[in-house]
Amino acid sequence: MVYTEEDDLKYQQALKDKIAHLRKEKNAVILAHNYQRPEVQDVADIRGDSLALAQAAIRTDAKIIVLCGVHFMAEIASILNPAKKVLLPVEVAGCPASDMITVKELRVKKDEHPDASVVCYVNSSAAVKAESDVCCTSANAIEVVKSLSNRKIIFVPDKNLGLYVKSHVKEKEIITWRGVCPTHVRVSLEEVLEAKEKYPDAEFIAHPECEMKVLKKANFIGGTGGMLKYVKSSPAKRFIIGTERGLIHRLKMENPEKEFFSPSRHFICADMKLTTLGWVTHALELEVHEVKVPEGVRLKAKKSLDRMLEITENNFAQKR
Ligand code: CIZ
Repeated sequence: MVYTEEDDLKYQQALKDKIAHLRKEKNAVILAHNYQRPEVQDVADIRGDSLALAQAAIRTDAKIIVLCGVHFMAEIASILNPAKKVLLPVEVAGCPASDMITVKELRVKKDEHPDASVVCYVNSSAAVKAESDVCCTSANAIEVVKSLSNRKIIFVPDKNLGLYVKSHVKEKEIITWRGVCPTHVRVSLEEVLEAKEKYPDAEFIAHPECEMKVLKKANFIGGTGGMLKYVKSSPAKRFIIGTERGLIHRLKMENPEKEFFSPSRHFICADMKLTTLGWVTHALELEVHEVKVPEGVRLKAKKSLDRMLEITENNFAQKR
């Protein structure tokens, strides 16, 4: 027997139907990060960056949250919604950058700089969030750092995002950590220059987790939420996308008249791609792979998330 592409599509459709049925029966909501596989984004109720998913997790009245993303994202949903069942379809989907700092290491750093505030990027464990003063995402890192009264800031774990913030907030002393996103740092300047040469009319937009030499070539720098907004408002017709390739699916859906290119075959996060429709169905059907954060850690981590959400919302209200 031969298995054809048509069989594949039929199988995918059967899974999509099953997910739709289970979602209704169990009163579940499916949240998917912008880096997820296209077919997983397509079954989601809400797609977005960590900030958008965190905000959606607060608003939802569903009983079950299926978080299609990586472990720290499911932790955030559970921290903000302890009464809900938060399921991570693939138990081992993690974030290497978030594993690049431990609580013990952070405490040593804090002891070295007792006069510093600690800002942690969302790509961090709940335990590191609990040890920090405030959290940030790539969408709000600059405004969060600027809002703090302390002059000295320890910024963990992503070094490149920390350096990017440092280049925008001259009035602060920012101490960065050594963590990096392996996907974003694999992309070389040469690859970007090659893509720019191939598509000279295209704008290059880049994520601040990329190295500074890559960022210097960008027409726009921002998180995935910012990139989506930028592409919509830009008159350009073609874009080179300096982030994980999953975003291109959403960009195409929202801007069918525009063209998108990835500068590198390395722009794939293996952990983000672990989630498939099969694993979403499995998690929802059996209600497995629940992510829970111990209450003591949860309450402290929630403080640093709440502080970030307050800063972002206050600034948003002021701009309106
Ligand atoms: O903030 C996030 O969700 C991350 C990790 C990347 C992005 O810009 O969406």
